[in-house]
Amino acid sequence: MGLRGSKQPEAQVLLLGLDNAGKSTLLYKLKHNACVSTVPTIGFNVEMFEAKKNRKNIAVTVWDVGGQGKMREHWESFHQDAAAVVFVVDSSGRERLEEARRELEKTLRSEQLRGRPLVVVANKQDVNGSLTVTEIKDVFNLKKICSGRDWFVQPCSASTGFGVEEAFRRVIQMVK
Ligand SMILES: Nc1nc2c(ncn2[C@@H]2O[C@H](COP(=O)(O)OP(=O)(O)OP(=O)(O)O)[C@@H](O)[C@H]2O)c(=O)[nH]1
Ligand SMILES: [Mg+2]
Repeated sequence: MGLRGSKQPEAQVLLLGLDNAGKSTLLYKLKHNACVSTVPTIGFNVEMFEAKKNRKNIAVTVWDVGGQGKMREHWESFHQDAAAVVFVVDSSGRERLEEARRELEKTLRSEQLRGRPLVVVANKQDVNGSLTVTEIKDVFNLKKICSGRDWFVQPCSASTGFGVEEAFRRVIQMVK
């Protein structure tokens, strides 16, 4: 509890996406502004951030859950408290887009995530020939699958830092 009994606003953000999408790289770039070399996440990573929303401080907890097949069974147990979802996509290849689209669609069907805002991070924009934001919007049919929630696609490179803070700012703006 803060001064005068007012509790500081807080928000939980859920970072999801296929294995190798760049979630952990993104998390640590945001936290430490460093390009940390990662290993596939077994379980989850969690980091806390202080941010400003409407000129007030907000405590943001970001949960980065492993994206390998076996780990995806556990995504649902993180749904309940999530104020927003960030879905990270590897834009550098088309081979796994359909798999990513299926997982996103499944996630958005969750009753516990109903109406929660979504930021799709089009990661690995530093790779030549990577898919554009428009292509990702189209392939994922985002207009359709995101009806009833706020959504946004942020181009990003977790390696270089391009778009990383912008993605975070978007999420903070969008949480209720
Ligand atoms: N070129 C490029 N490589 C990236 C970028 N972001 C992440 N990578 C690389 O992609 C690989 C996977 O990154 P991770 O952050 O471990 O991926 P993850 O989504 O956390 O994967 P899981 O933990 O298995 O779910 C690593 O080799 C990263 O260095 C990026 O923006 N550009
Ligand atoms: Mg990871």
